[in-house]
Amino acid sequence: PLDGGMLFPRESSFREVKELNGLWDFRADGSPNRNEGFEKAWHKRQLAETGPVIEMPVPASYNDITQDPTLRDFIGWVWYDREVAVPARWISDQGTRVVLRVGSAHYYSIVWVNGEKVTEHEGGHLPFEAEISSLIRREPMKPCRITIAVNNTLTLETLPPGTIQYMNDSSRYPDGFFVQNMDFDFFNYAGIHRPVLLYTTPKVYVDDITVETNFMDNTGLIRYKVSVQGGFSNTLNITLMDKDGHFVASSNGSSGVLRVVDVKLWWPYLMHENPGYLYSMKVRQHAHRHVRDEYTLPLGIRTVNVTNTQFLINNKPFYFHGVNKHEDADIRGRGFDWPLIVKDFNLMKWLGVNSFRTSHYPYAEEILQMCDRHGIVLIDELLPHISVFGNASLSHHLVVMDELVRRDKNHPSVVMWSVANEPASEMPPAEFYFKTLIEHTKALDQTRPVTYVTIAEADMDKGGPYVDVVCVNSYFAWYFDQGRLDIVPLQLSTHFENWYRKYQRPIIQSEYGADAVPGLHMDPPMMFTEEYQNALLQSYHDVFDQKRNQYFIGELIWNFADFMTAQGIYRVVGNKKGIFTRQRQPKAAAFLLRKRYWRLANETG
Ligand code: BDP
Repeated sequence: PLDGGMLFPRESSFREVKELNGLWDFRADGSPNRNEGFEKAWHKRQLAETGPVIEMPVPASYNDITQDPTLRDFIGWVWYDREVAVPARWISDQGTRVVLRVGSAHYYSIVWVNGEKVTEHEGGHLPFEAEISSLIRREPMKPCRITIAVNNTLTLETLPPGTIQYMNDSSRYPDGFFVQNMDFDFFNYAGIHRPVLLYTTPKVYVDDITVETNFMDNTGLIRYKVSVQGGFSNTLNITLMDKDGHFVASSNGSSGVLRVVDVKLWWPYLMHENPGYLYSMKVRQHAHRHVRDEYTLPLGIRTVNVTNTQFLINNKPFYFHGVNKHEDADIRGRGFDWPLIVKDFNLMKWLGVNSFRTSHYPYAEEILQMCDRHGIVLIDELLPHISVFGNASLSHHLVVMDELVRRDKNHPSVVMWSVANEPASEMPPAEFYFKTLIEHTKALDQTRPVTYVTIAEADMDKGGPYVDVVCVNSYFAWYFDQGRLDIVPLQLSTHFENWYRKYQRPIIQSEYGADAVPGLHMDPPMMFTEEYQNALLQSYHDVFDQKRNQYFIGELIWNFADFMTAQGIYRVVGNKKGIFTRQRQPKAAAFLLRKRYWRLANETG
């Protein structure tokens, strides 16, 4: 179990937030053993005093910011450093807790404040933080210096795993030459990818909130739990407000149930004229009749259930018509970027998307909050390809799952957890591994179904018995039977029938697609043209439509947009299976899907 909560930092009358985004001093440790920074203790002095630094934007991947191919492909430690002026009142008021929070940094991070280590964190897509109140009070007149070292090396123990291969043949490779091998199909972007913040809370503070929602007839039920840290709290006061700020219900104490008369349920986009309805739950911590802390959590009231053949949201069958995404774009790589996020939501709404999968890692919380507000349903995914099923991987995987559920548990948009994408689930140890992982996840959260996304055949897949919904990827007429669109109907139906016969679970096509280089045309269609991408999608859709009234509950195209990958002969400057280009311009397939999704919205919504 993790200690403490991970509430999204929000301002209130009792909490302040200071963003540390912008330019940081940056330096990649290019020494042969990548260890110069530690040997010379770069964190003890300003980075700029230790050698040449460059300006690096935060948040952003560092890879595509310069013209230097060594930095693009760099493996090892990079160092970020900057000074921050801390408001005097934060320092003088002993009743203020100051927390440093990193939204995410890929992959392993160590954080120092004024040369002292305050935390380290493993894993590239989840937030971490450290309280730094006493440290900044030690030298109140000096600006506070924050140093973050980030290492993107992937090994057999990291999640996702990778290997470092040293090339020892000195007739072919220079001394110390190595390459990073990875099993997943996206560029291993690195750096500080999400906002870095300082935020304050009172000394005794609301540390975590958990809500579970339900409804009976017209009454909504919110079961809540609040934990307070930092000292004794005499009173917790909970107030629920509707979207317009009107009082709905209230309660006292660290756990209880709020009853909502004439409840307005949280509905998915296109399923209801008022999707994404959110209440706000204001939690106030009192002491001696004074409010001491206040945190407001947006929440939606909805239920999720799975039957043998259906996925139910608020007891109504839900059909996923959506996309798989990546956090990926030109220049910023995987870095958080509001214009890009809002553009993507506008494109998704234009397409008639009601759902997406956070392939293949947890996305920024701001994206989940947008899904909550717009009624876009999410399958919240943890990890890409794993093929190492040892104890070290499993115990780390359980911890990352804890972190994911802790961060995302209160989002109404999250309707299912996906613990992995395309693991080597045909290997015998996968059975115990996924049984353990899925049971663990269900123990953390009893309200959501759990799955992982598989590429294996039904009779080979060892984790099949444990998932609530079968999520299958397939690339018929692409990686196999290349160019033979005529085999799709037969192979796809057989695939579905095999899975359904074996497990009697609803099925989602969680990936399918074809690369299309924008502007390449050929009729009759050939691979890599826009016509082929369209024809392949169409042949999948015909099968989906046949199975839709049986057990087939959703289709997520691979991929929303073209995205960067490692270099290789299968990739023409990245993966081109997007229905939009990487610059978010439509290929022909975007229009095909738009027509289909709006039709599906009418037929299934
Ligand atoms: C699937 C993977 C995805 C890849 C896709 C592809 O889940 O990450 O990008 O194939 O090859 O197997 O395009």
